[in-house]
Amino acid sequence: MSYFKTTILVCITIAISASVFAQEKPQQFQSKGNPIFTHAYTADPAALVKNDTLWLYTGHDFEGGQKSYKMKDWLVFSTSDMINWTEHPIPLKITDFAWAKSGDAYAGHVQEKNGKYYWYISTNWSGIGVAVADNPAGPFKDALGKPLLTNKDCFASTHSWACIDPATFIDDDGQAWIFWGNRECYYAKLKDNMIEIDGEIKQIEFDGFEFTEAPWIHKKDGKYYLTYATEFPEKIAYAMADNIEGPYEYKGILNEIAGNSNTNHQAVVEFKDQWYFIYHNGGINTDGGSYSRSVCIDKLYYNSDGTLKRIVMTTEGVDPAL
Ligand code: FUB
Repeated sequence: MSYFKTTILVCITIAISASVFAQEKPQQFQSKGNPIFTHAYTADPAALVKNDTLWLYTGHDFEGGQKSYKMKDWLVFSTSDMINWTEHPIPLKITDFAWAKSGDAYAGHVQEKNGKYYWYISTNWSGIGVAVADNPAGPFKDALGKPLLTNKDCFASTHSWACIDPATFIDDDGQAWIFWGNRECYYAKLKDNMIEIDGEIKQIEFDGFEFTEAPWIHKKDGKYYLTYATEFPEKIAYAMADNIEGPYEYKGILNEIAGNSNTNHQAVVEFKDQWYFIYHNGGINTDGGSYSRSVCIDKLYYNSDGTLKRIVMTTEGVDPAL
């Protein structure tokens, strides 16, 4: 082999090793306000708190300046103080779901149950799947080899992207629930194994419910809060109930249109005695936009009657959580 060929071969080997190493090694960095991640385009946040760590699972817009969704994998980050973050190796890709012919890695939600982590993901028109891992950082594997839910389960819908945006919630009695949908909002119980629907699929309906997508359930002081995207471009609205199945009462707008993005997709989570509202905007200069989005975090506050104060979206982001 000539000197030239040997040199090229050595260079290629070094480059491949460096990229494999880069993918496998968690990356540490500090956020400097909103958007919290500026080295990648992130969307559709879902948060999970485990002990004193907040795990943040996001969708991944392919690059800046996009004119349509191009999402092929999901990302996972963790923090113990909301400022110092670790980015873990890519934990899940749309190609991990062989049945997901749509090829779109849309919004998801991770839930812990019985020491395992279940990642419910949406795929645009191929259905909602579930992957499982022993560790919050993964690696995650398709748990079923087929979708958990498909458009056929969305009995009141006729459009192809009806079966998206899963959000799960485990109630104080241990019962796990899954909510999802676009235009129509559905919910069902999950079996204890977390990978089968238990019983009937039902639809959420109440006066004033103009649902676009992105349902999220949280509970505080015995009240259930359903936050969701409304209208388009999206705002986030919310409703409250005394039971998870409702009846829900519409309470108003929680978050206004998020800058430079027609979607807003929120997560609500309590971490170290502070409530947070996590969402995305199109705020990265100069290539951010509706299809090149960025996750942001601001604080969520309650009124004394349990209703929610309007979110104040900030550039500065949140203080360290100690
Ligand atoms: O990211 C793709 C889709 O956009 C999500 O599934 C929706 O919630 C919206 O954010």
